[in-house]
Amino acid sequence: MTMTMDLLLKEISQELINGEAERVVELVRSAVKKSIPAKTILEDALIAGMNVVGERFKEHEVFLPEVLMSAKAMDSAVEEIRPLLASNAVRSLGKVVLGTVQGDLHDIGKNLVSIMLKGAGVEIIDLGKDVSPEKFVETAKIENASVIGMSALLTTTMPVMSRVVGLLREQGLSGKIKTVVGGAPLTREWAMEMGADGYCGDAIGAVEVVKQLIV
Ligand code: B1M
Repeated sequence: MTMTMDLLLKEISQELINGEAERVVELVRSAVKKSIPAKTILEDALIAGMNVVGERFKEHEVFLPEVLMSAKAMDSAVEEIRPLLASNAVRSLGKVVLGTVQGDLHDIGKNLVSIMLKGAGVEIIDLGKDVSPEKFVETAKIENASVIGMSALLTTTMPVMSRVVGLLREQGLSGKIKTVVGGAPLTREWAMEMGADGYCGDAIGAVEVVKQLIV
């Protein structure tokens, strides 16, 4: 990575922290033109910037309106590189019902997981955010999906994931419909203890985990 590219990535991060959506998109376009890989832009500029926002929010240095501005900038930037992140896989590998769990409105990470899985040829039924356990299970049954993918960003909403695992067990569907969970507050240990079939810490890793569960 040359010095100029590094500076450009830092500038993208900074403008994302400032919540300057238009400027972020402009800079992302210029990074793409300079052939910086989309994955590098995503991880080293956009996610890195969002992490700073998270830290500042925790320390009460910024408040919700600022976080929302940064989230909007993140959304626009991801939209810009979406086609580059999702290479055009042809054959469908299988179907995944995806969503952010009930009570949780954080969907940026979930949307990235969706992009990566679609890029790998997985068919995605995206239920959005604030999805109830019943909705996850019913949709997976109706759609004949082999995997339910759930995202949670709040410690208070993580238990909803266990309720989905419990519902599948009650209905005799454990093992037939697999579960994959992810999101910043989760750990692999917690996910395995509560009975999920798969856990992954990032969107790119989700592809491998889902592929293994689908076969
Ligand atoms: Co809120 N929020 N937020 N927030 N927010 C966090 C999560 C928080 C950690 C901030 C903090 O205090 N430092 C904190 C949670 C504390 C906790 O419970 N541990 C928090 C809080 C407290 C809240 C509110 C309660 C604030 C309030 O109202 N007082 C409120 C809750 C609303 C609700 O959900 N009911 C709230 C609201 C919001 C906004 C709406 C303003 C906005 C969300 C906008 C949106 O998503 N459309 C927001 C944001 C943006 C954040 C931070 C700053 C950034 C989250 C993010 O998008 N990160 C966040 C701090 C942080 O995480 N650093 C914070 C970037 C994204 C790419 O990463 O989502 O982790 P992430 O996804 C990653 C991996 O986790 C993984 O892959 C992704 C990419 O690699 N992954 C999966 C995620 N899901 C996966 C699923 C998989 C596999 C991998 O398989 C299925």
